[in-house]
Amino acid sequence: MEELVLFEKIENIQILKINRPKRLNALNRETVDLIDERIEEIKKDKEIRALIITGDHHFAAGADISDMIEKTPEEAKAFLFTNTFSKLEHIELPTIAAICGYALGGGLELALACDLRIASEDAQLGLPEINLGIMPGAGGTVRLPRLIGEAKAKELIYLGGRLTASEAYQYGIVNRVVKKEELMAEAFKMAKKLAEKAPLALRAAKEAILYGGDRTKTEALSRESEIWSGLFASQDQKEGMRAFLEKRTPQYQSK
Ligand code: DAK
Repeated sequence: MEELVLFEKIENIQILKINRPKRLNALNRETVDLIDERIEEIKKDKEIRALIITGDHHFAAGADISDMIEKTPEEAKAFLFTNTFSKLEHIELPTIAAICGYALGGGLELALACDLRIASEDAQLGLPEINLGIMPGAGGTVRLPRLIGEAKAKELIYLGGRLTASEAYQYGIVNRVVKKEELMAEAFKMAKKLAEKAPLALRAAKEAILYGGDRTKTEALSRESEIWSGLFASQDQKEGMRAFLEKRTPQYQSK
């Protein structure tokens, strides 16, 4: 049987590819469990500097509907994606969703748990759960309104329609739109750029943004100062500033 999640490391970039083509990469329990296991592996691998999540032809057409149909409320609760998606959101390195084809329902929710999103021109994004008599339940009602504002998020969630890649760009869901054949190259190029930055500084910025998203402005500003000043204990801060003054490219050590 084909592996549901393909895992490939190119230099210091990890690529995680959902691989259930006959179901348009719909996420069943096994696939999400495998994504979870892979995230745990990435957390242990100190070489990795960025993660790209993608799928061939389609990102993911949502959670697997045939898996869900007969579930009781208790079973539906156990069919949980939230823990894995939150783990992904908090992983201490930058993450990119490279989206082609459908990114629907739980598929879009997976992409929303990434830091950045690149879409190819053929991508279609949406939260169609309302058309199935349910609502988004793996971060869609939480991450999307925070990302694009309530009005646009409510429109997508209540009407269950789909956005083209360029509409998703205008909404602020995706960072950029590229030609289909250039998707992986663009995602990789962005990942490489991220990999050249000081890892501790990137991690700190991510922590500050995540913390701030859950707190008041005053708490967020105070935490930002703490995290910021903490970076002055790192060799990379000295190296970054020294390299600037010496007019050379910094060599970061992640220390
Ligand atoms: N689940 C299962 N199978 C799916 C699927 C899905 N989400 N999407 C596509 N497929 C299957 C189709 O049934 C079809 O299978 P066969 O008939 O060949 O056996 C095959 O993939 C090809 O699909 P189509 O023939 O439909 O292809 P089309 O190009 O005509 O249409 C489509 C593509 C993406 C527009 C259409 O397939 C579609 O509307 N799919 C469903 C999209 C959707 O409604 N997604 C949202 C699912 S609900 C949770 C929280 C959240 C969630 C779960 C749990 N917890 C808190 C516990 C998330 C929920 C969702 O994502």
